[in-house]
Amino acid sequence: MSEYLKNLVADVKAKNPSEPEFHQAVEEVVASLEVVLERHPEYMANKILERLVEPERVIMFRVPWVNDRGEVQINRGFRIQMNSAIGPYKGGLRFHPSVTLGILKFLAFEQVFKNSLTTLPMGGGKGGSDFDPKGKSDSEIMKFCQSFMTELFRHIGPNTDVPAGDIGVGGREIGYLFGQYKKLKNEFTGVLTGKGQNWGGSLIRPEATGFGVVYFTEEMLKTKGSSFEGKRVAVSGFGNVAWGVVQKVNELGGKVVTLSGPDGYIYDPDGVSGDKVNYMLTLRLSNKDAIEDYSTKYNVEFHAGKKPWEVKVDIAIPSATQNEIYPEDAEMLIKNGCQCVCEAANMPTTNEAVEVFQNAGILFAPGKAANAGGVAVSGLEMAQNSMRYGWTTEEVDNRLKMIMKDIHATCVNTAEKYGVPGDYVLGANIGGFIKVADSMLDQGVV
Ligand code: 2IT
Repeated sequence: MSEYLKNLVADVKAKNPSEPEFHQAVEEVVASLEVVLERHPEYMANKILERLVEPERVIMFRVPWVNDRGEVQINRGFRIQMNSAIGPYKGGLRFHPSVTLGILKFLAFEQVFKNSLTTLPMGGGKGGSDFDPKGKSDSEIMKFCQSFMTELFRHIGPNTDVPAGDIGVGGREIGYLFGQYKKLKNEFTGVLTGKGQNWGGSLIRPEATGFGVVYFTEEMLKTKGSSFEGKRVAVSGFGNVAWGVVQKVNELGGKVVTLSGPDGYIYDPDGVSGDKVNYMLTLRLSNKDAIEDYSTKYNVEFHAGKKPWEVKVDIAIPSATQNEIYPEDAEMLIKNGCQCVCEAANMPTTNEAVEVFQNAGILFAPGKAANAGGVAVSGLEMAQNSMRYGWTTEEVDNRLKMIMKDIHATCVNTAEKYGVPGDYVLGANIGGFIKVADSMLDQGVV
């Protein structure tokens, strides 16, 4: 890394202490940009990177609510409005006890480049709360969502900032959040995406992240003359993203043999298919945040406290959360013959583990490219809302497929142009960066 970039990273660390995930995300992106800065001195002269690592606005607020026992509860709410150079802030809300300012800043930073890659006009943002949905009743979840939106509503809008779901926020939560927004503003607008079918939601949005990841992986496999047909796939997580991945892998002739939760992983040699796919939804709605029940219901192995990366597979699709593949996991996957790792979650692989995959010469794609199908269909939901019209399943799915092919081509072509063919990390980082950086130059020092 150049002196300039090293200093930039050191400054980010000094200015943002106790935010290791944000440091990690910044370090990964800027490490790819050295070649770009050499060819484009105007980015340095105009302090584009210094601006990109500083959120345009951070909103942090108290979320008070009353639980079923009548006790007052206080959570912390956030919205990071990271960058609006190419469109309104756009990105999900995460409700999970691990949520901190640093986690959301890493996610918002990633979102800027991801949204740029989708080809749609969306800036980057992220938000959420340290609220833990685990063990909460439906009415507690509703009360929490209403209180969260009672503050958030004044900071968002269909042309300002359009949140969606992420971990802990699905169709149910988006419904409660939308209801409260509409009540407070007296306006029916497309202020959130991931809405229900009957009230402005897009077809395919629930499946989009997972479907998009599999379309992207299929493109990667094609570059090696391979496909999903007959492949064994390790998936982590069991939420919305994993659910979409499983369906599409099955459709393309592959077999998903693992799922995981915070409690461990299940190994299902027959594959997660048929009824078992719907059971994943039941598990999520149970608010238990555990996978073990799958093993009792379907009589398969459960490995408590372990990660699925020790199973022999051809393809790995991490679909749970950040930092779940460390170098030792990466080495285990390679040793067992894994040929392709595609990130469905945001930053599930540590920077050191990415290096292990790249040094081994196997296919590896970062989440900001591979999982962009979710936010891409959110962008299509915004387009449909603006037209006050809805496309068919086939129309949305075809657009999603086209977008994922486009992102794949951007990664491949950019990597080649900058002299590192096959490096999807560099391709995605540079591909996402240039459009945002040029738009910032066009718009002056703001
Ligand atoms: O990480 C992500 O891209 C999301 N959680 C989806 C964001 C969105 O606005 O649909």
